Amino acid sequence: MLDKKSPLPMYYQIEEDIKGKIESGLFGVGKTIPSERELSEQYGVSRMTVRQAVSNLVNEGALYREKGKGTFVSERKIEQPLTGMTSFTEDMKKRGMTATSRLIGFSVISAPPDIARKLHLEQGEEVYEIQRIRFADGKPMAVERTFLPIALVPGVDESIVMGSLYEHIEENHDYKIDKATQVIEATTADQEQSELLAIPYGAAVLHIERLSVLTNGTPFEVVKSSYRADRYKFISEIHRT
Ligand code: 16G
Repeated sequence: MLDKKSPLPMYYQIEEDIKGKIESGLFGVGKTIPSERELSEQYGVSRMTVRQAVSNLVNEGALYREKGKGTFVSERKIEQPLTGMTSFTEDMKKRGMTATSRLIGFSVISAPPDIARKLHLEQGEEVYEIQRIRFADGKPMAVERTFLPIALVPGVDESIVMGSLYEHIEENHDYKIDKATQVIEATTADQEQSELLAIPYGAAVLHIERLSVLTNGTPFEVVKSSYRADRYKFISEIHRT
């Protein structure tokens, strides 16, 4: 099964083989994979080599370990295209999943300097600061902190942000959402994020900052969010022109 003459290291070939078995469904989501001992016998390599392959797959998020129980196959990551500008609610609907939110913060604050600058506000102008955990089929995917100018979108309340904010903005105001710039950075979960997202402290997290603009050119939201890196990957198509 493995090519001992190949320049590709053994652990790498094992990783690819395990990935193939996950893809084909031979190793099912949420099920254990064979033990290190079994794998080392199957592949005819040392347990150390198997351990390296499995650890790499755990670090990538394809597998996860549970103490005393074994190594399990993770759910497939959500593939989020970085092309269209969609809302969380729309993204989930497209996948046949249900989006829900838990509101963990809702307040009116005077815009902090970086937010005021990005939203073209005067110093002291008020914004809503909305903190939501976003769930897909009941599982936490991201924590979002949204800043929205009150003067632009007055009358936002807690029941509105339990649903889709974009739907509210486009349906209850004479606005059309146009575009956004997004910056994605790798971080690790702090204590709060680990509790909110139900992931271990220090687990990989994708921090995204989005600055969104209406078709009339007005910036209307800054969103700072933390996405679970074990559940999300972002895909972009690039052109060489
Ligand atoms: C997405 C956006 C967020 C936006 C939200 C609106 C990112 C990476 N994504 O989660 O900026 O505020 O959708 O969703 O920031 P909603 O219409 O379901 O409330």
